[in-house]
Amino acid sequence: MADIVETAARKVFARYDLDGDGQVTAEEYRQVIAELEGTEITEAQAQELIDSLDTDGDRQMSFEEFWAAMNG
Ligand SMILES: [Ca+2]
Ligand SMILES: [Ca+2]
Repeated sequence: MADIVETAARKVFARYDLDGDGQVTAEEYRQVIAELEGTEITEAQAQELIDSLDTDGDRQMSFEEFWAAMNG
């Protein structure tokens, strides 16, 4: 069951990871939000959100960080 949830989460993550390198940058996040939600945010706002989920300090969001955020 957990595997199904994780597979779904990986699909969501992949939508944000535009270049498929396994990390979501602020720029990728900003582009996806604009495309999916039609909401324009600044790169600074996108970076702020990424930073709030970033636990290893590389200023990008890995799947592990995304997954941890999803799991509260
Ligand atoms: Ca990427
Ligand atoms: Ca990170």
